[in-house]
Amino acid sequence: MINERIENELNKQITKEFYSAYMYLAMSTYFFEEGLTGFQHWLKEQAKEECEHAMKFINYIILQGGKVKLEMIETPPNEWECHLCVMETALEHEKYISRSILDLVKIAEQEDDKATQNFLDTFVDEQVEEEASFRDIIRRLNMVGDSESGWVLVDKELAERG
Ligand code: OFO
Repeated sequence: MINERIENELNKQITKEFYSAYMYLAMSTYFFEEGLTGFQHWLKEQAKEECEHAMKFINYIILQGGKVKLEMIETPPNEWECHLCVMETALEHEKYISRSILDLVKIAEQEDDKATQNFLDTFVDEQVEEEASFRDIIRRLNMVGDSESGWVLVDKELAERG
């Protein structure tokens, strides 16, 4: 069983996860329009992963006898000044999500809710990986700079995400 405070906070996180999915879908669409289909694919897969994160929160609330309350999802940005800016925005967003998960852990500690702390553990680990993935792509893009062939190469690599 989870208390009301935990239930509310977990519900807020569901909205954040779906917003993440929506934003990555907007980014994927941007790259589709720009002809970078590897980036399009990679970000579409990322959007799917975010929906899975949201579903994990939904399942956990139900499992704990709580009530799921889906809220409105904000409009994501649909324009970016440059291709690299898209990935930088994504990294900043992941840092925000990491802080949000760590805040949730703190709240679960305050409420002495061990089960929720355990549930959140996988998300703490997941966030380390998510930030690292975006940081790695940005690092590679900074290395290729304005080189079109470099971008094509990174695009090809991103197309391989399973
Ligand atoms: Fe990107 O990890 Fe969920 O939001």
